[in-house]
Amino acid sequence: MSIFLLLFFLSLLTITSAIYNGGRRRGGYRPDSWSSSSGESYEGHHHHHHSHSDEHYPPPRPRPPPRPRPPPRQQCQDGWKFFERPSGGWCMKVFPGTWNQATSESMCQAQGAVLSGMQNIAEINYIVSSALTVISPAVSGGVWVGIKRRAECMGQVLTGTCTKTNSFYWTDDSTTGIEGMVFQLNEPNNGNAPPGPSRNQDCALLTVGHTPTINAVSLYWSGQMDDISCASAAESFWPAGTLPRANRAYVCGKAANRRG
Ligand SMILES: [Ca+2]
Repeated sequence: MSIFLLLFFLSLLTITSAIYNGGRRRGGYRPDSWSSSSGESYEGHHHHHHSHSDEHYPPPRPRPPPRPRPPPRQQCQDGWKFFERPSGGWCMKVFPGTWNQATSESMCQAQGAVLSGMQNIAEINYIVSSALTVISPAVSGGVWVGIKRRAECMGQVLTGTCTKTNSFYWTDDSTTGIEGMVFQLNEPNNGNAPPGPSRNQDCALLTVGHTPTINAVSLYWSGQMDDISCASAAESFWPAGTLPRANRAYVCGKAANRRG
């Protein structure tokens, strides 16, 4: 009994593969790596059972013109981490450094990159992990990322029009959406001055720590941002209690190379 069931499913599998392969040959699928590799393995399988298949299926159609080669793999230089983004391939690397935001941006540009935004949680996790490595032996700190306060929200606190996810925008010309725009609770608050133009938390630091939260006067979550002035901790006075989240690194990003 079970051997017949097995044969039944095997034949179903063969028919399904044949239908799939027929559809693929009519051009219903984009040429990419998985379809070409599964196609090749099927061809081998098909060849192996050549006499069996030919008794049950129409002869193969005339061979179509060669399909275009799969798109070349996107690559990053050694030490840069590749991420696939909706806007395309992106390479990221975290560097240690205690400069202010503008100088950190310049340091990235010297390498043909910019301060990187954060597309999603996977990128955030990578930055946290990599930053903790490069700032060692420090066990926590802040990382400059490619994000700036929108002009319309300068001097503003959180309001109906300047919200948690639209007060800032990504500056790297690559990051899209707000999945990676994760601010600490009640941030971005532009909270460094009384109401008015002296509120200038126009940049943001990503907090990183070996523990889920770090205590820097109050609790800050690792992997979340806080808006802050674009000055470095050294340029502007940071009380000792706040230093566990002082800027100690920055993350650069650039478009991935395409090479075939
Ligand atoms: Ca803030």
